[in-house]
Amino acid sequence: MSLENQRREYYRQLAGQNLSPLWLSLHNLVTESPRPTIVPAIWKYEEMRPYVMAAGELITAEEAVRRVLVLENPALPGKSSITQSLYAGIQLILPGETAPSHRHTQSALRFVLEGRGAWTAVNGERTTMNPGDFIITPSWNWHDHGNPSAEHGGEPVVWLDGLDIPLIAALDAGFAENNTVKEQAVCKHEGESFARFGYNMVPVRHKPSGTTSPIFSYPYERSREALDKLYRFEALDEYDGVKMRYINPSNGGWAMPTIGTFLQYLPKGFKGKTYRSSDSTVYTAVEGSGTVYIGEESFRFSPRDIFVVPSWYPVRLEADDSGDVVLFSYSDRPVLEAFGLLREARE
Ligand code: 1HN
Repeated sequence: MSLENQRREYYRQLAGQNLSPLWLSLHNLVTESPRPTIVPAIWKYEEMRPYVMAAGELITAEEAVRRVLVLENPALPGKSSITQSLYAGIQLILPGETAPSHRHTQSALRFVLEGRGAWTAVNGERTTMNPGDFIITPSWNWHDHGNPSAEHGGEPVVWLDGLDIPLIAALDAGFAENNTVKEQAVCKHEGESFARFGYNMVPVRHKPSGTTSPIFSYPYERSREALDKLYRFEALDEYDGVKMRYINPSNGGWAMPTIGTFLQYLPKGFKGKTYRSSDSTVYTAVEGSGTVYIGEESFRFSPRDIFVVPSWYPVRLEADDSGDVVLFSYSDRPVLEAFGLLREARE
């Protein structure tokens, strides 16, 4: 028997023993640089919106539990993943509806895209959702969402959900529980967490605990003001414009343990230089229009569009001449950083 045939027979026998020869897969397991499965993609809000609103006619928030359209990376259909580690979805809550209280080990962020006045409750406190607000649901915290009835000024509210679903699935660390009540008991005043932790002060005997920020709502107005002032006070970064990360004010770390969140400002006409990083990032435009170049592709973006940049793809951002751009983004950067795996290249 030829050596080739002996090997083939040997591999066949190995498979029967749940064994496999590393020498056939080594080059795919350990690569010189990341080879993402996911691909760059954009979801145009004006194209998605009719489907989001149609869901409002077809199913209630209560029946759906969460009325969400999942943004699936075109290279990972059926996997509820926009990147290898992260999930994205568009959630709609109509006036008078409640999305019932539950909790899970997956961490969630909300970034409000459209509409005002819906609320989300976390840990006994409600916060009102307004466009551009960044809101956190920490791991294993009860959370429910609601919207005042139309007579009380309720309007359809749409937000981007970002969760660490694929990461938690990879770790088989998912637990979940439904609450016994539809809406959790509210035991704090609206704005209480922000008053305690949102003003560069913390209560005098506060001891940081847990891994998630004690602020669960970062209002857009405040974050936007910081960007606006920094644009006028400091030199622009040639790659990022003005880019800030949301923090946990009790320790300066990431606001969420598994998801890094950012807000950035590109003045009109900004032409960013090309960079790469080993975190895969989901962006949504808040203000202004521009173009993102990702690898060989480019996408035009406008407010509320969502696009994804895979790990290690060269990327650059441009703002149109017509107006300033603000981008919100989230990535798995805290996980990479925690394990010394984050790499960046600025070309
Ligand atoms: C979830 O709990 C929410 O609470 C949204 O709004 C999206 C996607 C997967 C699993 C849980 C929410 C979710 C989710």
